[in-house]
Amino acid sequence: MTAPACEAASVPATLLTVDLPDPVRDALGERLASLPGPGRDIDWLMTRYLQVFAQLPTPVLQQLLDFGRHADTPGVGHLRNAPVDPRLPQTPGDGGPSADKTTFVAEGVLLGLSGLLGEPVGFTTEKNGQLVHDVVPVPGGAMSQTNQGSSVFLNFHNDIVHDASGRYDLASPDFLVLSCLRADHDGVAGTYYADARDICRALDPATLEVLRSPLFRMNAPGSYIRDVARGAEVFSDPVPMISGPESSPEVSAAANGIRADGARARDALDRLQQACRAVAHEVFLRPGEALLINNRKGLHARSPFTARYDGRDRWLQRTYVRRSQWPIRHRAVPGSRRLH
Ligand SMILES: O=C(O)CCC(=O)C(=O)O
Ligand SMILES: [Fe+2]
Repeated sequence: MTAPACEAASVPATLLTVDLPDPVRDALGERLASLPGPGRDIDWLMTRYLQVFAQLPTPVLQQLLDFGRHADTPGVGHLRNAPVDPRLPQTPGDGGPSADKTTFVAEGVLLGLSGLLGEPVGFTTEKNGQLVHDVVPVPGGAMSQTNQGSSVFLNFHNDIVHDASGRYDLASPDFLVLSCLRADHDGVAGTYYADARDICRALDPATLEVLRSPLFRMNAPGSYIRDVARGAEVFSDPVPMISGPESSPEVSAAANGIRADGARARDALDRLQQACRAVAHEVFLRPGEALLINNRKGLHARSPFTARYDGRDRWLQRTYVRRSQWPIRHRAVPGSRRLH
């Protein structure tokens, strides 16, 4: 029996581009500058961000809300001309956070956008459970398939979370927001997004059938392996790489290694990475730009770049966003509303 191929949509899934007009950028920047940094009362702060972002022009606001709430909207959005902090301290060299950051416009842009998509959440095994992650090159991780890497291509993946259930897609964020504070020295670090609808269209039916079969075990994220499992690989239950309806497929791929069951599955995995490269959108993030990434509709990747570890390296801030925390309440850290 042949598994259903993903339906060939007539046009490739698009990248949503949102350019804030200068007066909108300036008003947003002024309002965010008057708010404190993400401290203890995050629910109050998220409420204030919502009030600020609700003042965006209605078409812009609706595009961002539609991006978060509908199955048929793009999987990746590029917001440009967002406000930035008046002064930026050195890029943290150790994976962050920066002790020298005294203004919080960037955090406001990141968390405000996140609040339009869902709720920012933290995971104890990722960046110490912080809500705002610093994505910066770290010397020891330069070659790694993690956000600390720089000198290797970070393969197409989605951000998954180890879960005792054996399913690493269960607790994973629905969205990532990546906001650029500083580009890499040479301006060559590209972020890529391959939409599952386009991936399916690029693949032959036999390969898709294999990818839709539970023949793949995902290795847990590098941070989990490093910090919790003392370097040992921890594989998920066997899962398919692609699932769901033909018109709105979900795709999942661990960055940190996938064990494929048999030669056909291994071959399908290679073809999946090739298809991603062929269909991906490419974005070179610059300060004042953010990338909204649907972590279920597609896979993302990053090109190599040269890190100098001189305080001026590439610096992104990132959130993990869930539309609902209800399905992951079993793993909530007692006493915390957003930490899992
Ligand atoms: O550095 C990038 O552009 C993307 C890194 C990444 O995959 C992530 O932060 O999840
Ligand atoms: Fe990632």
